[in-house]
Amino acid sequence: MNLENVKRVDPQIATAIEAELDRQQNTIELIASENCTSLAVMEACGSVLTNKYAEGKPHKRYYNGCEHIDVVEELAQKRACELFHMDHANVQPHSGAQANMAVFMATMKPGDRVLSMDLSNGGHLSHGSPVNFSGLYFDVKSYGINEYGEIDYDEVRKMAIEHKPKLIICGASNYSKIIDFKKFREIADEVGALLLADIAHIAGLVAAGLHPSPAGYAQFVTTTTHKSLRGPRGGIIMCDEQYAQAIDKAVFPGMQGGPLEHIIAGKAVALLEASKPEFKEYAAQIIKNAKALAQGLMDEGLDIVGGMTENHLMTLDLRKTGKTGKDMANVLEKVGITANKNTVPNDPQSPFVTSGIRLGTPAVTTRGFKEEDMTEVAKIIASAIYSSDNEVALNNLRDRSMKLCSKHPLYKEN
Ligand code: DSN
Repeated sequence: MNLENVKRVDPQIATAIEAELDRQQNTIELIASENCTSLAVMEACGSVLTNKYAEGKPHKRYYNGCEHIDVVEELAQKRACELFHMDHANVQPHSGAQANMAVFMATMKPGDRVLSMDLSNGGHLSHGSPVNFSGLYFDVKSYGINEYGEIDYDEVRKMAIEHKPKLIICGASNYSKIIDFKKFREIADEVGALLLADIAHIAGLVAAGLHPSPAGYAQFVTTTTHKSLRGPRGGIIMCDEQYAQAIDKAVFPGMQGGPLEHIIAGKAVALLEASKPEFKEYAAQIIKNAKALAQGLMDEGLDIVGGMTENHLMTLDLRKTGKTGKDMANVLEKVGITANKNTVPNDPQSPFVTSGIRLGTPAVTTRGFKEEDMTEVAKIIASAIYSSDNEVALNNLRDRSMKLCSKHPLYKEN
């Protein structure tokens, strides 16, 4: 990675960036929402486009000199619409949370009612958590998952009929099953609600045609671009044509000022990459790897919420081991595996401690891990949990993780 100028101007920042590169190269990244972009995406994000103000939309800007920015943003919009089969795309949201916020703003007034998945059951902060704008300014009713780790669609329907929400949100940050968008739309139609599908986690799988698409069912689709889609950190909103103007107005001037056109260029590059046959292979491998990891963990006697995963992630349920998510995420870090603690359904522990660990495969798949590597990762995880107090055992496990990292180097051309 070329940091020549940063090194000269700001050696402290250069050192931190190099240390982070080293950390990424020498740990097994299992945080389900993270990934490693291509160098092409990074170059676009590090380009001169960061210098330009471009409030407004392509060809309708508040500043002059946007002719090249317009090319970039239009390409990003076109590629998003083509990839996800939606009418309209706004590629300016700085994040997934802001994409969701714009949909709230475009469809509701403060105090209006939303039906969404509960955060501790796998939903997202911006879907109605009481500490987030969505829960502070809107009336939120939440559905959860059942004992099989699945959404109970009859329960969602019952709640929708009872509460008559204006907006129903489907999509999650920790759900390992296929989401039935058609069923959600039927429920929304029955109660006169609009449907938002937040596909942030599964966007890469949807783009590859390996998870059903919400297109044709959800009037609004939001996503981040940096998870399974493997782009830069950011958000996108897609919608039916009739809502295009309301969404664009909600993003700007509703919520944001100048768009980050350098990041939009990175999004465009990532969307192009995601349209290629190689990306389909990549996305298929993400799922194969997740299944191999889940099977390996279950073979080692560990529980997974809902059993076998159907996508890129799973939650390890630690309750029967007597260990907590917080402690075990720290133990995994010691053996070179990065993951995050996560609540399990009906978790007896607080969200700061938890009884679960969420694991996902997009990042390791990017660096070339295959099923046999995931089986080894499962063995390392299980051994680390079972021998969490044995420093010698943990050191040996760290060596095994390092072997996998060396077998699949990250950004090897640098
Ligand atoms: N923080 C993301 C995740 O980890 O799933 C969601 O925004």
